[in-house]
Amino acid sequence: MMMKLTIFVVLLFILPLASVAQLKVGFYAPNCPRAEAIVRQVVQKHFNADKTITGGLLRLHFHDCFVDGCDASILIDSKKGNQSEKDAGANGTVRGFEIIDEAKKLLEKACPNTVSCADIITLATRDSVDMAGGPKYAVPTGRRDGLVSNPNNVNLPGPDSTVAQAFQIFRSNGMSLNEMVTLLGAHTVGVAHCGFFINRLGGSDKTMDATLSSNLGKLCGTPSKPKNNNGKTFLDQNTSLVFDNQFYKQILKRQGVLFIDQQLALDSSSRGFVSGFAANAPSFQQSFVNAIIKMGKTGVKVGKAGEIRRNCRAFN
Ligand code: HEM
Ligand SMILES: *[C@@H]1O[C@H](CO)[C@@H](O)[C@H](O)[C@H]1NC(C)=O
Ligand SMILES: *[C@@H]1O[C@H](CO)[C@@H](O)[C@H](O)[C@H]1NC(C)=O
Ligand SMILES: CC(=O)N[C@H]1CO[C@H](CO)[C@@H](O)[C@@H]1O
Repeated sequence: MMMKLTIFVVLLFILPLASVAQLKVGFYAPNCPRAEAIVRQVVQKHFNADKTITGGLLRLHFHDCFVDGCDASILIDSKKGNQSEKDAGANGTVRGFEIIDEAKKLLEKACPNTVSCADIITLATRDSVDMAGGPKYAVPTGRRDGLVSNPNNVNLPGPDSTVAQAFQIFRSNGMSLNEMVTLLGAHTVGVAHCGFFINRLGGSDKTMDATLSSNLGKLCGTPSKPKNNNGKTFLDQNTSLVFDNQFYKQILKRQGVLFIDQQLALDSSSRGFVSGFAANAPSFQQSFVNAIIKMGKTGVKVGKAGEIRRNCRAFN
């Protein structure tokens, strides 16, 4: 009897807490009703000046979520004698930090200590996808900011991964192969620097279309004779700034810039997903919405975990 009562009382207290401590669409509506509008306004301003920010934000969101969960750990600046996640090799060219800073500044004015940096990344990414012609979607919020940022925790696939190698990392983050192929569709916008694909040039990788290889060779040189370390090119060589399914059509034509991108179209495990998305734009968009919302739930901190950072670049 006593036992049952105790269990009942414990449940009475735990159940409501458990249901509160979850992501939900419109999490800030009660305490900061303009939160999503403020983020959108900042993103719109930057997008109007530079349409490539969609690529920057998508990659920022991905790298944040796959390292210690979507908790803004990627935004922390290194300190003397203590490097942060940002300075890990894979993070070299991640960008978009100043957009998050600007939104945070306005949000701290409108509603101090309320909106997490992790949610700002998520919302800004969502808005920039829409602005680039991609799908519109409602995204759940309520993430809290993490208290750890450690380059040793970075375990992201490299550009020369095979599909199986990349999938190992996606699977360990709870994603299916279909979802991995879908999320790599984000490569429909954004750029890659020569260093990430130069090893494929000069005829070294026969899976790359010869004309593309020759054009990229003019930009980057060849493995034995590199030039222009800062050179960069669009990952989708056709509709480079539009969030569409053109990436899949391009890799079916051997126009993939990164080795992993091209492999998606060649590997028998992923080829079917690629042709499906290439042939059916709405199915890619729907799949992308589901997959990016799911990616945004990776290892999130909610409720009283973590903190709401005042400055996205430093722990409170
Ligand atoms: C196997 C998985 C992946 C690999 C190996 C990979 C690798 C890369 C590499 C090497 C670059 C070039 C970066 C540069 O030169 O600045 C890049 C860019 C990019 N990646 Fe990925 N990526 C992967 C998955 C993803 C996912 C899941 C997303 C988002 C959902 C994503 C979004 C982007 C975007 C948007 C860019 C362009 C960045 C910019 O314009 O600054 N990638 N990726
Ligand atoms: C610094 O070190 C601590 C303790 O090891 C760690 O938790 C933290 O995330 C590190 N990074 C930064 C940038 O402070
Ligand atoms: C580029 O994209 C347009 C619009 O989707 C398409 O009509 C065209 O065939 C594509 N061109 C190449 C070379 O892939
Ligand atoms: C821009 C940036 O922070 N690049 C760093 C990426 O990681 C390598 C290896 O840790 C550093 O040497 C770079 O400075």
